[in-house]
Amino acid sequence: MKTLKFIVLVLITVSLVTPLVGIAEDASATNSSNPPHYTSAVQAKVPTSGKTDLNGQRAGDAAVADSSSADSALATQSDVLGPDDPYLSEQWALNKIRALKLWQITTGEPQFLVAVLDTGIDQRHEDLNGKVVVEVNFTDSPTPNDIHGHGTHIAGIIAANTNNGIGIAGVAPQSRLMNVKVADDKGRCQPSVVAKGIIWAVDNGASVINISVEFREPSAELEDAANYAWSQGAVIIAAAGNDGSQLPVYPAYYENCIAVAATRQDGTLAPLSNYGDWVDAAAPGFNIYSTLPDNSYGYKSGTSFATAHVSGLGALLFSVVSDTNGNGRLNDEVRAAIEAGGQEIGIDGVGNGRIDAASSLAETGNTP
Ligand SMILES: [Ca+2]
Ligand SMILES: [Ca+2]
Ligand SMILES: [Ca+2]
Repeated sequence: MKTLKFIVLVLITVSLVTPLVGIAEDASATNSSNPPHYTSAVQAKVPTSGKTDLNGQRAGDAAVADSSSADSALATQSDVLGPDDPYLSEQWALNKIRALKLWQITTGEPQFLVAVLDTGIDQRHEDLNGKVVVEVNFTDSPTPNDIHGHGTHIAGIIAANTNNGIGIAGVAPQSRLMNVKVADDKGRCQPSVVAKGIIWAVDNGASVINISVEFREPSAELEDAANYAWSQGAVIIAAAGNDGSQLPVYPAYYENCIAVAATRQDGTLAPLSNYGDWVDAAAPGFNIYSTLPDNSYGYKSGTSFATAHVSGLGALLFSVVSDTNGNGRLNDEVRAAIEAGGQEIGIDGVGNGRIDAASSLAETGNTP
């Protein structure tokens, strides 16, 4: 008898929804002028230390406290000034990966589409307005919209409307999104559906494909789709999984997917994050604040959200790399810049380490 493989799933270990009262009524937020780059002329909103009051708001999270050492050199960004999004101070990850350094050169370009293969995206969210340029539903859910919440959180991390006086900032402020719903409203999906989603995204112009889904069994169909994406110039960023082990998960394990582990604010590996010699990078993935359906916001943790930070970086890098090896594609240069820019943070099994936008930028030959 054939077993139905509703293999797991979307990756969530913590989901703490925090509705923020009154923000939707901020009428001052109608300013839609998004400057292409953020410079020191913009009013400072970013804390001068990576240590915000976030810790105090999180129960049971004492270990996130100020134990960073080698980490602090990267965390302190007092020279970086940022946009006016009111919850920027919650977004410790943006400082940690030095996103604002890269924003001095580029905040992304709309033509480099980021496909989010997930539970859908609430494109009516106040801070995602206009972000989703195309959507498709490969599930039996009646809607491509996000009922579950996971996909909307991913979308906000990557490309929330930025410097709009509302909500949060995205890693890639000017990027546009493709909503490719491959997981149903309970977060379930199958490898064959993800494979179809990859191919659809590639054929519809995706440059970056975010897959915050893990399967514990390999799938030839999934691997073929990943190889196809790579051959067509897209880069796939995939979650390394939340099993707390070194066992491979798919598609992250495949050669043509960047496997991403999750770190905490203090630079340690996030609880339950996978790691191992097959993991390619690490990124912030613990107590990550982002958009949730129905104009709400909240924290989530897991390699899903680490993956989204790398996707945002990838989208930015497409704007600054050139086809130095002359093969007609940019995804190889983007991947190389992501991985070569990684910062050693004293954790084994996370590739070159935690992503760092400024270092990746330097790898491309540009300087802020
Ligand atoms: Ca915003
Ligand atoms: Ca891989
Ligand atoms: Ca190339």
